[in-house]
Amino acid sequence: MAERRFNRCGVTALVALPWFASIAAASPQPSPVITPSSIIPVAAGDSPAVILAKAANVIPSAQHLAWQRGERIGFIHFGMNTFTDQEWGTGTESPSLFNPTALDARQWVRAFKSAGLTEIVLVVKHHDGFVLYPSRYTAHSVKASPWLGGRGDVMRAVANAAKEFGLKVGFYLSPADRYERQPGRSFGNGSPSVTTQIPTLVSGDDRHPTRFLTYQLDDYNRYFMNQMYELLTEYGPIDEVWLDGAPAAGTQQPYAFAAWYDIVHRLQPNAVIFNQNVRWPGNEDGFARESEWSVIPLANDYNVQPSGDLTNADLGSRSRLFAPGVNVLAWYPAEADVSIRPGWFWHASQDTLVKTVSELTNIYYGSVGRNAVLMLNVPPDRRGLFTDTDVQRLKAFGDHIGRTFRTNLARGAGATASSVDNGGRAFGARNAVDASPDTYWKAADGQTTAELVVDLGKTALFNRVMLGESMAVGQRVESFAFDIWNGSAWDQVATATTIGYKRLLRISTVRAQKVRIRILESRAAPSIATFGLFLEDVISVSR
Ligand code: FUL
Repeated sequence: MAERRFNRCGVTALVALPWFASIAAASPQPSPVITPSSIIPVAAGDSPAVILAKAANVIPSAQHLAWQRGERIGFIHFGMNTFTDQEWGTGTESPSLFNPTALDARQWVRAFKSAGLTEIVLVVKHHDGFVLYPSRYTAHSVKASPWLGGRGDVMRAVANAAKEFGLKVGFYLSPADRYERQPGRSFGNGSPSVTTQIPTLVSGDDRHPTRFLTYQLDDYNRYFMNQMYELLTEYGPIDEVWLDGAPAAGTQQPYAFAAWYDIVHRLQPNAVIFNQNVRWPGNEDGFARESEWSVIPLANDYNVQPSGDLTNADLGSRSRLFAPGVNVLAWYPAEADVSIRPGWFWHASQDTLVKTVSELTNIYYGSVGRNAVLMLNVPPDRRGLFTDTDVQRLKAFGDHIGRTFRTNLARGAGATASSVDNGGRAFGARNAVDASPDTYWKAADGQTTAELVVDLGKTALFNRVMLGESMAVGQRVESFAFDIWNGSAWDQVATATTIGYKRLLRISTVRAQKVRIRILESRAAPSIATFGLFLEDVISVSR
């Protein structure tokens, strides 16, 4: 991305560095130079005003932005647990149990596509340790199963299908590993960390790597990183790596987070990492917070280890920014994971408990509509297929969201603002209602309240409002109100707190020609890149 200079609040800013670019240097107060970046350090003695100005300049990396714009991601939990009716296996299961009769990853991807999902993340190894691709480093994999005579590879099937249908690909490789935890294996065996080359070639290795990476690793981390290397180099582009936080009770196995992150960034620089630079929202129900910040104060640079307690009701308000112990402000957005069924894995007993379109739609508003990415899990059954109910639900959900947001009644409308950056055209109000998420209205520097009025030219019926801040500017809005013109005065119909990448408001159906957004509190001059009005057919979805 190109570098660009502009001024705000007497602060000179340079735009658009990738997240792994050098961290912005702290500068003497009171006129610090703040380089927008996805990580900005907080210096000892920074005043609240400086911390706030820094928070207002934390922006997503190119990787974050591509991931966020994907909006809806699909998740696949399939493996030994599918065949044993468990959620967490023990690691003692026999590979002979894994034998899907009709596995078809194209069916999964097609169904995901019908739901508007843009990426597929496969759990290639859950906590029981059984591996769904033929890894060179374990006997406990599909190679030892009867499926396709031991020649199957679920990761390959997923990568191929995703490529065919234009979805991005990710994998979940569980750090906790109950197979490796057994006596005589690597997990928690107390082995020393030694200088290790990744990949560690095996006898008769069929690869001829030109690139080796060196880390200090114990036995389990060597095992884990050799599998990462296989997954990161043999399946084409990888856009997300999911490092689950579940512990493996009863053992002390250190995780080499810095090395894990490093190998992903070196081998698949476009990938985001769940737990490093995208985060858990704090629940597994698919809901983000009412106030969901992507700018999060952290005690450590997120290259080191996953950060802090992510279940707190408040992760990013001013009181969190100004709290003691904050060392960096990071773009650390929420990915809201949830399963379409009660369990992550398929269980016959849950075939009647597939979430309804109305439940999925609620989740959509609670995740994508609250500045998060939705990650929806659908578990294949023992055939290796989604059941008909899951397939139908996915399509009905995708159709419903597609219908609702097909026609933006505000697109191309007239728009005016109480304040415009530099008074120039570049940041004018109409940028909020054009088709591009890259152009935006921005209030003048120094303004932390502002109004945007949108005139549709004629009255229209709507019940959904969409707002999005410019991701080139960052997440700044702390509260806002939405009003409609009733012919003689403004009626306030909704208020909310954060906006971020996307905020969806569900209001009662109203008819109006003119609407107004009042930004009531912002960390610095606010921006709006996306504004929309829509009419959702609420009767058909509740059926
Ligand atoms: C959790 C795991 O323990 C669950 O089994 C599931 O994989 C979920 C997505 O993450 O931490």
